Amino acid sequence: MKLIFAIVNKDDSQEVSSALTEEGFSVTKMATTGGFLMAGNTTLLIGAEDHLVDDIISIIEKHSKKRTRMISRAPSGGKSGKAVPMELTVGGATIFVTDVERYEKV
Ligand code: 2BA
Repeated sequence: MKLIFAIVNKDDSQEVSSALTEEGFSVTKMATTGGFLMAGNTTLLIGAEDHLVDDIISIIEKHSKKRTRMISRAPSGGKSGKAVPMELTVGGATIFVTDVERYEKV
């Protein structure tokens, strides 16, 4: 069994989790914050059998959009110097797949 952590844009999270539950997967949604942009995103936890992982990733990929964000950053991230605008591509989704040692519902 695997546990999938999928970090998605909070604007996509409803669509992604609905698509997963419609296909019969169990999903837990957590409100999270990206460490770089300090903006809200959503982390989905999905426990599933190994052979279903690729299907789950395809569903997440289908419903997660890439976005561009403009940020202002000082050159080389330092404190001195004038901040320059920088374009970032965020998402679609960042996905981690981990092994589950034990799974129980009691
Ligand atoms: P954030 O940490 O807020 O990052 C937002 C976007 O900023 C990233 O998009 C990436 O384009 C850029 N970015 C992040 N760290 C950077 C850095 N040190 N220098 C330059 N640019 C940087 P994504 O890669 O699509 O990530 C979206 C969100 O997924 C992240 O939000 C974070 O919450 C999570 N994430 C991504 N990679 C991760 C990782 N290896 N471990 C844990 N969480 C991760």
